[in-house]
Amino acid sequence: MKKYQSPDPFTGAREASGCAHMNDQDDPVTMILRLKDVRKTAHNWKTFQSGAAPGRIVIPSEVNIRDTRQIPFEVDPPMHGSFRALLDPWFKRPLGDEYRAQLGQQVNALVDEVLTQGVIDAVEAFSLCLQSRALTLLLNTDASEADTWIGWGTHVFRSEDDPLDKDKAGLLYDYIDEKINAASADPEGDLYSVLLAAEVEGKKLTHEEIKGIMILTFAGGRDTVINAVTNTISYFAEHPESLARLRNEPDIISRAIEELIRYFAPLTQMGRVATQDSTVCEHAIKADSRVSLCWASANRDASVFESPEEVILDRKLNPHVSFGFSHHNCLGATHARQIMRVLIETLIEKVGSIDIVDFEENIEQLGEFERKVGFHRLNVHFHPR
Ligand code: HEM
Ligand code: EMZ
Repeated sequence: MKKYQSPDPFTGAREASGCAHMNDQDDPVTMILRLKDVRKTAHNWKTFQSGAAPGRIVIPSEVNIRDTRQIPFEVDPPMHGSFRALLDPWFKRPLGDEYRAQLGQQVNALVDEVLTQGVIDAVEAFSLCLQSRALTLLLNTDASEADTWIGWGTHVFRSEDDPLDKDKAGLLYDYIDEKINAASADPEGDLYSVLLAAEVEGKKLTHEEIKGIMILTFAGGRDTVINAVTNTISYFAEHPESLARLRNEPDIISRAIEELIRYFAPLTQMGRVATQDSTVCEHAIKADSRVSLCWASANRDASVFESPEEVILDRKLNPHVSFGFSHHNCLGATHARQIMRVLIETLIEKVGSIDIVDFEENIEQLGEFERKVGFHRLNVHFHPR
């Protein structure tokens, strides 16, 4: 097996019954595995809500380590739509020329650096730096903030020895409180200041609501982007001909981005809480129990995707759900896609080949399933063209 590969652990269960069960801190989850059922359930917010106790729709559940509601992620319609109306324009800024040019400069500088460095860990020395620096553009904050964020490691609620690390989350919370207070005293052009000045449904946002939006912006866009970037590097390391192909056929870059994101599905699943007794693909779901929308499984559904286990760079029909589905679709997707585009364009221009020297996979344990979501460490050597 190639090192970039992320085999689908769900094929058997998806084809046999469409659902699977896993326990998580005595709050079990029925995992929904087929694309059609995932979409239907994601759409049905009245029966499968996001607005349960803060942290409960996340797997592993974060109910014991946080009380702040993440917005708009843990809010249902119609309030959800009011928050999205405020946030959508800001999160579309990555489409602007200036934003793209700045992202281009960041990625160019990083690639130039690793090209002179010999063997480096792509997770720490590349993806984490790239994610942190790019986030300064999304928040429109000072570039030097990235250095602080790099110090937090790849996930803000998880650490190496603790999958639910309350103390670590506390660092982020204190940092955000401080930033909201600073913006309140001296507003600038950053996201904190924009949120402080904004109104939703005719009311100013509270400190707690702004905090909920900022926590989500830091947490949702962190390990997901890091895994997308690191996995992409591992793929090109083992497929130098794909780099050459994209150089010759730049028109397929958009399709390649979607295909890499489909295949790697950086967020495996997200939960919902049933508001009433219900059924999903003939499985009974009790009121107040949890289901999960398993994006990673849905993306390998052979009834929808031809040769789902293969990365087909110019895949034409690609209705993947890596960025979710329906109203909660990923708010950071424009930023994430722009990162992928600039990354690929820069690799094409500057990099001839990448050697993988050594690696440690990041494997999620999900009940009876094990899924590789990325790498804890990927030691690589970049060679110039
Ligand atoms: C929502 C995946 C990057 C912020 C989601 C959802 C998925 C997802 C699957 C849907 C969750 C649900 O339905 O409950 C990803 C992937 C990313 C990525 C695969 C990278 C490749 C980002 C970035 C940000 C971000 C960079 C921001 C910095 C959000 C937010 C939501 C969200 C705010 C909630 C949207 C809502 O509830 O309306 N993401 N995400 N994500 N994501 Fe992302
Ligand atoms: C939550 C989640 C958001 C959660 C869209 O996903 O990402 C997870 O990584 C975090 O742990 O708190 O922000």
